Amino acid sequence: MGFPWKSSSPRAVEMARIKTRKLLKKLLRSMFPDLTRCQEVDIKDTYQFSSRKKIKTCIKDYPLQINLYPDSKALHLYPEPVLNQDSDGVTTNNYILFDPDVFYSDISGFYRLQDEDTITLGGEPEQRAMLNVPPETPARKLSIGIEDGWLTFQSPIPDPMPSITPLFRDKNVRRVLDWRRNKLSRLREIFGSPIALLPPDEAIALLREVNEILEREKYRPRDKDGRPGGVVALPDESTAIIVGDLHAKVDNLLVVLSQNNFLEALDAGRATLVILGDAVHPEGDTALDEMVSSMLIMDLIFKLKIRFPQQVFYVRGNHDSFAEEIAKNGIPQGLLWEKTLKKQRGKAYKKEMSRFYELLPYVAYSKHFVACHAAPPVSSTSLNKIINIRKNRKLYKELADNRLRQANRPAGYTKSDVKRFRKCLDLAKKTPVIVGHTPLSVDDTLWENVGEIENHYIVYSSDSSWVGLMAQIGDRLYPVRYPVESMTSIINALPDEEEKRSAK
Ligand SMILES: [Mn+2]
Repeated sequence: MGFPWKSSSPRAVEMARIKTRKLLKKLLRSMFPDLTRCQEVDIKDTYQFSSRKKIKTCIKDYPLQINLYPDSKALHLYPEPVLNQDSDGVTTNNYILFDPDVFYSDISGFYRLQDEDTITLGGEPEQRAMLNVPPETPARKLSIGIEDGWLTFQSPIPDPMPSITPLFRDKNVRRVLDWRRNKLSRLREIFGSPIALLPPDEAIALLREVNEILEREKYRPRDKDGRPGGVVALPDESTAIIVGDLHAKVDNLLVVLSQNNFLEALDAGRATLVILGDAVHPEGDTALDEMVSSMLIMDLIFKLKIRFPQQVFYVRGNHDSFAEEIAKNGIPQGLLWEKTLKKQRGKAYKKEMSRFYELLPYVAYSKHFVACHAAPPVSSTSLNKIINIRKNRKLYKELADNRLRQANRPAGYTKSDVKRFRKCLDLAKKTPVIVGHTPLSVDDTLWENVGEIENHYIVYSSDSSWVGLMAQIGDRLYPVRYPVESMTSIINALPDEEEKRSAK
């Protein structure tokens, strides 16, 4: 498959620029080793900065605690683990920086440092919101970077002195890994063990139950016929987690649920998960005619809906259909999907899936965001029109199947459509407008200020290496990425409760 819009995307240009800058940094260091040389320190005990001099330390498997000045808030810098089937995770060369006071207990922000990244702490308001750095912290208090496999630190403002302390105790070293592994049994509880396709009779019972929920759904203003309308109007106090097109990537959905405190916040009734449609039909590096993983991912989404009926919402995408025109590279995925469902689960199941599609909303919003599958409407619209979308084929196409305007796509949407979308829902000017549907390059999962339109995001959650989502932290939504892990096999390889008991 191709991405014809890749080369012209401003984000792709930006990514290329960052890559070039990183390469230049490497080149400069190799050409002028004396200029860029810094003192090597083996941090075995608390290290206090007494000058502006840059230090470097070997990347180790243990975490570090950072204090920006004596008795300031402690931040933690952890090697980012990736789960595998053994209880020891694989450690990447990435580090994550976070506030340990909220990281393990609430939906919270963090920074990831990868090769050639640098972060300078202190000052910025967004950083303060992410790391809860107190407002009195001076700007440019400490820089942390990764250079050629070394961790580097520099304190441009060393007075009062920042310090770094290694966290050697086993409990500390394994804390992020153990915290993530502990979530897996809860996932198994929700999705059943093993995570696998349901037998046809259970599958249809599950889907019927979901459709019954959708018929009576809360937060769905009714249309003129008294049926659930095209809009999910979420309560302002709910915290939003927004996932883009999953395209049958079961592991990506499971990664999302095992990260941050998303599942805990759902369990506590505090969060809402919005999936922006197109969870079916493989894309990219997978066989386009393989429909079994699409059946599995819908089973999992249905189980989530039953578990959190008022907190999980699936917004309709263009692939959520049996239409003939749903095709990729000449493979008629819509028709294949219909055929597979009939064959594997029977005509009644296929009919129930059609009913599900008919019952879906097209737009989800709260005071904090508005989201739909593909695009803000280009025709004049109103909340009332979107609620009554069921008989409005044109509006459905606009919301679920349009893209940004380009020379070869004159019917695409523009900045004024994004603005009008907010306005028709009575949302503030800077409210994030989030869509899926149109990845802007093959090497990312999230794009910000798309089409140079501020606070307009694309989130596409079916990449094989990274899964992106938008998460509400405080009052704002932020783009967040997580590495993809083989979650299905990891969860299915967990010892079950019986085995655990007998092992004791
Ligand atoms: Mn789509």
